[in-house]
Amino acid sequence: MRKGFIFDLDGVIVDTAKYHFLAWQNLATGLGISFTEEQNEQLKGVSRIKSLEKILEWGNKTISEDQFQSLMTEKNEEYLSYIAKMDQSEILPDVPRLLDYLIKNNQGIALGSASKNARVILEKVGLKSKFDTIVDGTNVTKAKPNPEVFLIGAKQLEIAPENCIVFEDSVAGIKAANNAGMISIGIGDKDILAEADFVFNDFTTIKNEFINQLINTQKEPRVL
Ligand code: B16
Ligand code: MG
Repeated sequence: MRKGFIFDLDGVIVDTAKYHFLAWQNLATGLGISFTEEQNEQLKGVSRIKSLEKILEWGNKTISEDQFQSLMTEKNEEYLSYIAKMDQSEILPDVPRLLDYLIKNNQGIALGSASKNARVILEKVGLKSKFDTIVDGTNVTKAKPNPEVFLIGAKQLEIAPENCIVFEDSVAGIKAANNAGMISIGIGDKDILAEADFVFNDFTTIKNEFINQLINTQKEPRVL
């Protein structure tokens, strides 16, 4: 059976959270706001606009709309300067193995990311050609946990949502996959990603037999 496998980007395919952190931290410092790695965790899967809103809220700061826009641009320029140095060594372990296994088995492969920089990142690490379709922050109007990003991915793959499987590292992303009626697979901590159907530390612990099961088993409809 042809299933749709939809991958989040940051935290699933590559670890760009560290670059978001550096850029947000610089911005926060410039505003006199302290910004910790724990707070950065809370920005995973969150859009750029929402991230800046949260940082300002944490620092109890109000700024003009013009300043808001220019800070977003500054942050993204710094982030892009880190991205520019990325190469395939930054792909998270066993991601290429899984993608190649899915391609060999004629499965649908999509990207479902909140990032507006997703295409350039996939190009930098040399994985863009492995994806049948890419849905990113430039294609959606509603942020995760809204299921829009994954539903568009399923539509573009021409595979029904109940036949799609999502890999995600953020709580909002797992909720989005569940809201889409898809199988959700958390990559990370099982206590944090408790709402996922399955959780793995990383892809090295996902065996081909498990993927075969996903390909061959029909999902029980989820009560939404
Ligand atoms: P950008 P994902 C998300 O990507 C990141 O996890 C999140 O930290 C970031 O703010 C968001 O993309 C927007 O990224 O500024 O590049 O548009 O995890 O959904 O792949
Ligand atoms: Mg992510």
